[in-house]
Amino acid sequence: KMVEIKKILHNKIHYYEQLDSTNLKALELAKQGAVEGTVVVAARQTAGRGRLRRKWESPEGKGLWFSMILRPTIAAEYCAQITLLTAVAVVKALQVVTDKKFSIKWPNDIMLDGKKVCGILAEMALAADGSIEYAVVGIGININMSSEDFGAQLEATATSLYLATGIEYEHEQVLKAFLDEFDLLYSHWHCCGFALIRQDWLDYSCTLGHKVTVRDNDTEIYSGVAEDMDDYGSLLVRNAAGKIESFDFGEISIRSC
Ligand code: BTX
Repeated sequence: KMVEIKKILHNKIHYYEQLDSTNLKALELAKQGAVEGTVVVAARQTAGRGRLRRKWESPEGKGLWFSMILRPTIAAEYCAQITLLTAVAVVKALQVVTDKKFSIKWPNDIMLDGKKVCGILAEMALAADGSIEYAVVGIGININMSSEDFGAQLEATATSLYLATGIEYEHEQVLKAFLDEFDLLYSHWHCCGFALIRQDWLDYSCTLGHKVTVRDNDTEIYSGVAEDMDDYGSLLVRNAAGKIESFDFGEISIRSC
């Protein structure tokens, strides 16, 4: 099947010097009817958001902090695929730009040398009939963050393109590479479904095949080996007794990623 690649993301990029959060701005614009493909970029965020009300450090000029407005025509139960396909696009783009190998830690972290280099936060608004009215996908890529920018605590778990390569990459170059990859995958997803994207995700995953512990808040609730990920983005984990459980919530920590 021929895939018609729609360049939806390149023409509507809004740049801001400072925002509380690009996701919040994009959600506001989406609510006001902004078209699919609108991109919001901020040089710095004063209240960058992670999942579960966590904070995302976003100092000025040190990373690419941006959000995209999407209006996907898929059933809401498949909304996790948006995060998964974004993660695949980030890996492909960063590998083109840097020549390094990146991996995906389920569900939404992009890892480089075993540390988090990028986080993805997707937020959806549902229409009255249960379909997705719009989705905002926020992406934070640490480009020039130094050890001091991270601080002692984050340094142990976070890295940047600069720390891993010694090269200061242009934000524009990384953004363009991402938008190209995303357009390709998003068009493919709409025409042909999730199967190939899922395969890419599995290839990049550093979660599958590894021992994982699943935590709800800070309490360990299950442990086993991550065996597969299904079309809803849930992780299937087999415990020592051979029982397989599926997880789509909470926090998962991985021993060897
Ligand atoms: P997360 O909840 O998986 O990760 C947040 C956690 O990651 C924090 O609690 C902290 O431990 C760690 N962390 C904070 N800042 C950084 C950083 N710069 N690099 C590495 N680790 C960090 C991941 O949430 C989703 C993050 C999405 C961020 C983008 S930026 C553009 C958009 N706007 C917005 O407000 N959020 C998204």
